Amino acid sequence: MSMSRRRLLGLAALNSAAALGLTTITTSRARASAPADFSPAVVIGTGYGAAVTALRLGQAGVPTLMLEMGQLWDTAADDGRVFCDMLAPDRRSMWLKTRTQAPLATFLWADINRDIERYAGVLDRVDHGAMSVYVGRGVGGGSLVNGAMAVTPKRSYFEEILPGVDADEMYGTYFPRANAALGVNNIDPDWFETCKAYQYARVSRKHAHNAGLNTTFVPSVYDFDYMRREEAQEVPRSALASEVIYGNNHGKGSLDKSYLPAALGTGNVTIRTLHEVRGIRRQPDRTYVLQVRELDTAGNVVATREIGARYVFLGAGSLGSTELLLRARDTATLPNLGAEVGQGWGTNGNVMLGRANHMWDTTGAVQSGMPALGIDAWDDPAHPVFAEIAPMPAGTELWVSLYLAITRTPERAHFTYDPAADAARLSWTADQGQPSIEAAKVMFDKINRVNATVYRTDLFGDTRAFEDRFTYHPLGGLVLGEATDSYGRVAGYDNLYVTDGSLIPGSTGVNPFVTITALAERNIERVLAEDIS
Ligand code: FAE
Repeated sequence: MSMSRRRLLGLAALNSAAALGLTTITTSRARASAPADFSPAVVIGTGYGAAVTALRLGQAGVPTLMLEMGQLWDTAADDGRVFCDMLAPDRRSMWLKTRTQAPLATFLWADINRDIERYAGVLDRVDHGAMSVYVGRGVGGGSLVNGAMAVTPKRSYFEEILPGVDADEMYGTYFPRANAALGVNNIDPDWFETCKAYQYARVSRKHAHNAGLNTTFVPSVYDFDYMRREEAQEVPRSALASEVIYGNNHGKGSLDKSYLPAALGTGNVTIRTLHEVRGIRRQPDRTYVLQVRELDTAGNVVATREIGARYVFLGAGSLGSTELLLRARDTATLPNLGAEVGQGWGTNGNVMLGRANHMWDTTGAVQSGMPALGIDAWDDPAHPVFAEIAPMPAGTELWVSLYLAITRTPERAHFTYDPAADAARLSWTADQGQPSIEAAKVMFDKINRVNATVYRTDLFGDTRAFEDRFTYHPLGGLVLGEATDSYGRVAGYDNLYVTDGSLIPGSTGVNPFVTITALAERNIERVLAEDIS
């Protein structure tokens, strides 16, 4: 069967599971061969690393079960939409919260968050004291909520952060493979110049160029042809209708449109939703047993069960996978795990900030929720910064330029296991954001000076200009070559693997999902060749 026909089969399985409200998503072939509580391979999570791994296992004929704590996002609610937008968030917006927790908390110091019904929504914010981490919850993980920016890191920096990985192979084979499978596309530069919804990006570009800085287009998994038709009013709007961070109803090539239907289409992959893995232990026969909680959409535990597996792949994201192994080490269900588990975590140097523009520099009432441009000063020897020009899609003119800066910072944190809470705790302290703020400040002080503009100090709940208390890019905790070997095999245990952002030591210098995807492609190829019979 051809790849595209398999993918269609997988899409059909996703659609029919959603329509029937099922928590098990599978094609009939996989259903026939899957015993309920044992699977030769289990993949925890359905984000980037997990999706790559499941597809390649499925293609190799390995029956594979994916366990995802979030929901399948494929069924329209009463308003006819799967996801809600940023301007009118409802219970679909956030994971088991009673109030939204938008990263941009205030405007003119007025709280823009709203009360919502507690529900298994799509965006989670996990608070770890001085650091809050935003993550996606659902079939597709972060791909459901993210800004779709698909950036391949600079080779010199990649070589620096992961010196044990063959960069020739990555840039020759695995980055191209990842970009192709993710469906990465580029904006037509001529259209960019005319598209009203990118006025905000053009204004920021002008200000950056006035300061002598370079800008660069950012590849995306949002379909720019679809966006062009949105602008022409030919199709329902998504990026142009303030849809970002709480999901996109159209246009975005999230993993449930790319890797995951392809994986299901192999006939060997099954996804169970609202299944949260809590524990891992090893049996005398060297197979693994996972403790799993089944949740309802209000977050109640409706059942607990054990699922056995011969091969276990951790793809629960930097926070999720690290917590699982920390708990397993410190409660002695996997006592041979080493001291490297929980180390090397970073924020990718994230800092958010806004600038106030002059009256004549309008940024537009309709702003594309999907960024297309970045300010690239990564080669600055003293203060490397890659700043994405972010939208503020409020539906009205605000004269604000917003940015998410990725900075190069030496600051790292580690996780410890808190037995009382049965949870991981992050050691990050408030002062650790300072090097990132300083780097961003150098870039944006210069932009402000040259353009006679100022920072906005009303956006982050108090009067700060730089928001360094959250990250969209959690990385590390189970670093490649430290907590694992150089292919993600967990040190101390065979047949146990890490596939996600926890492998990357705290920084990629760009938005991370292409790196996570490419690394997972590289690792699973080796594991399939050497470990799986
Ligand atoms: P991830 O995608 O986080 O997937 C982990 C999955 O595992 C999730 O579905 C979880 O629900 C699930 N899970 C966790 N714990 C468990 C458990 N115990 N049992 C069962 N399931 C579990 O992992 N990156 C870019 O490159 N470009 C962007 O434009 C961009 N924008 C972003 C915007 C926002 C608002 C956010 C939050 C992130 C953004 N990111 C962006 C980051 C990107 O989405 C993130 O690096 C990847 O999603 C991480 O991929 P992983 O495979 O590590």
